[in-house]
Amino acid sequence: MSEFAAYLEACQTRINGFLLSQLDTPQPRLERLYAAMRYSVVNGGKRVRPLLCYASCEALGGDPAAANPAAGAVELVHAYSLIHDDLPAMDDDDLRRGQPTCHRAFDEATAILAGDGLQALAFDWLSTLGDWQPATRLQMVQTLARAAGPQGMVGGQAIDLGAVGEKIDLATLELMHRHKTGALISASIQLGALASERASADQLQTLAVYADCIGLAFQVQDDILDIESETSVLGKRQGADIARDKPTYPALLGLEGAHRLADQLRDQAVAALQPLGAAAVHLQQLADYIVQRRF
Ligand code: GRG
Repeated sequence: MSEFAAYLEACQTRINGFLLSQLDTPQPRLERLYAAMRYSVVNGGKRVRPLLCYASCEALGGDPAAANPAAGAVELVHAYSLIHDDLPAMDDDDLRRGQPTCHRAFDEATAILAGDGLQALAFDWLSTLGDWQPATRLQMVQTLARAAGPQGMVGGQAIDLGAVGEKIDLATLELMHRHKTGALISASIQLGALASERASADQLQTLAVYADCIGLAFQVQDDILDIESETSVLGKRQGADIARDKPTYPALLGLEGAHRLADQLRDQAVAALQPLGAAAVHLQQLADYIVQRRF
């Protein structure tokens, strides 16, 4: 196993252990709600956001294990967004990570509550767990709230819903993704830096440039993987037809163009890390992982 594969596994084990340790049912009448919350959090996600949070904390010389509540909080917000995105009123999906979606495994009302509960719990963790100064906590809460809210992820989802049936251009696609997925990815990196309690304004700015590029690269790669999986299931022609009809990077730039953009964004992200030196090695490797991942 490569050093990086071992690093990914160790971080995934750390975050999975932390999440499970915090999601016990506190009293019998809440069993179904907590079961739905655990079902959606502990079901095999890649944990990209916690990984970025840990690596960012490390890049500033912090102890990544001390960032657990921050890494956990972003994963809770991510899990909530997936539960709500899968609901009948949104994407109406039956499967997530190869398993029935939360509203299919439980019921719609429980899924709505599980998502709401996870979102609130994220802010509870930031404000009570961990060992940070009050000013650091406040900045963390604000960072996550802005990334998750109407000027971040929820706003991105609204832009997406508002554009259904429209042919959107590259600038609108980018605006949507910077909000919908980029904002939470950026917050993961900012929270990791804040968790170290050593971040200077310059370092936060350096990490913000990295985060901006990597957030968009993540989405470009996600679009590429979507098209490639449709093409492999439906065949080249049908896959290409679907690709043209959906607002995605491959639809607007072609598959080659989308790959080139993902690589460019990865290179810009890695270049931005230069002032952080060798301590940022895992952030560099995560940038590669994000554009090379196959799922
Ligand atoms: C419903 C409030 C609300 C927001 C939904 C993020 C989002 C907004 C919807 C998710 C829809 C989606 C599939 C977006 C594409 C990018 C993305 C977030 C993919 C899933 O993230 P991964 O690949 O998932 O990190 P895992 O399963 O590994 O955790």
